[in-house]
Amino acid sequence: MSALYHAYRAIVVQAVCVHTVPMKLTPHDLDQLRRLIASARSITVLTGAGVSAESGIPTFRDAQTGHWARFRPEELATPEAFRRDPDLVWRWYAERRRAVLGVEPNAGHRALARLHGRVGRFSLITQNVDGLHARAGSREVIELHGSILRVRCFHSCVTYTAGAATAGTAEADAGAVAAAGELEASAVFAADSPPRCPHCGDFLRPDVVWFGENLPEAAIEAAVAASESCELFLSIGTSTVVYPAAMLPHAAADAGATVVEINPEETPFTARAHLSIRGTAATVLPAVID
Ligand code: BJW
Ligand code: ZN
Repeated sequence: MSALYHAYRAIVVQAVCVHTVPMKLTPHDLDQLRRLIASARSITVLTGAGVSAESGIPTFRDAQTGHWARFRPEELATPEAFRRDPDLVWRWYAERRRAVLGVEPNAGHRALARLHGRVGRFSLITQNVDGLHARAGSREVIELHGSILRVRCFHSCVTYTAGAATAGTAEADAGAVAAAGELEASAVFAADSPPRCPHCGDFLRPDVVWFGENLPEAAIEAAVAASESCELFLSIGTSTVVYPAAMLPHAAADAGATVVEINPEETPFTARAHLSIRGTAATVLPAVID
């Protein structure tokens, strides 16, 4: 990972220069993307929070509402924030988990699930932790930042999945019979404060990747391989400011892929995209995939 990390630091420096690009979504852009999709033998897609925005899930950098408006998400999504105030961070995730379970995948998620079966080789990489791609029918989603639907011990002794009946160890996940001292998954998710691990006594925490933490090695390796070996790369609904995920569109372009960005706003990657489509995921994706 360290060579990879140095590579992405170098890319951050390049990416700060943003050029002016056309501001409107045009039928010509959509036709171009339709043709690219139809002719590509391999497609890799990277999604970010914007893909879930039209399901009603606020993006990471949107203004937070209510009680949470007082806190910056960047300051809650760190191991230090959790250690400083475990109840606060636990409650933030509990509320976001409830929100995610209360919404449905949108037309953008569903269009990507349909695209999978139509391309020779297809990879879907997501930074989202909301599980909405899987609920829309996508298979083998590469989750770079984990899942809000799982909770684990800081030392990975145990993992609990929302909706699973019993506790599970890291080796034998949900479905195993809860041994003496194990916690019921439903009790873990209903708790107002983070419960303690029944094995080591440290806190349970959301199974997501916080700032300063390494991404799951298998996920980032699969994501880099899929980015460097595709003909067409779609970067959808991501601000491309959080690394190492943000290096993936650059890695694809460096390896010769055509890279298309779909986002209503300009991003640090826009200047490098071969085609930048200024529209929302739930409008553009069904229009170009169906
Ligand atoms: C629409 C739309 C619609 C709206 N349709 N679009 C300096 C240089 C390089 C790197 C670093 C650095 N300083 C620190 C770092 C490392 C750090 C980093 O990148 N920081 C940056 C902020 C600079 N990265 C890390 O720490 C990562 N780990 C790591 O590097 O390990 C190695 C290491 C270890 C120790 C020391 C140093 C290095 C870990 C990153 C983990 C990110 N985790 C989060 C939280 C996950 C859990 C949770 O959800 O709570 O992941 S942060 C947050 O950002 C979340 C997201 O997945 C991620 C990306 O955000 P995303 O998806 O792009 O969302 P937004 O909100 O930013 O953008 C939404 C976009 O959608 C916008 O563009 C809208 O316009 C658009 N949109 N509606 C389409 N309808
Ligand atoms: Zn433990």
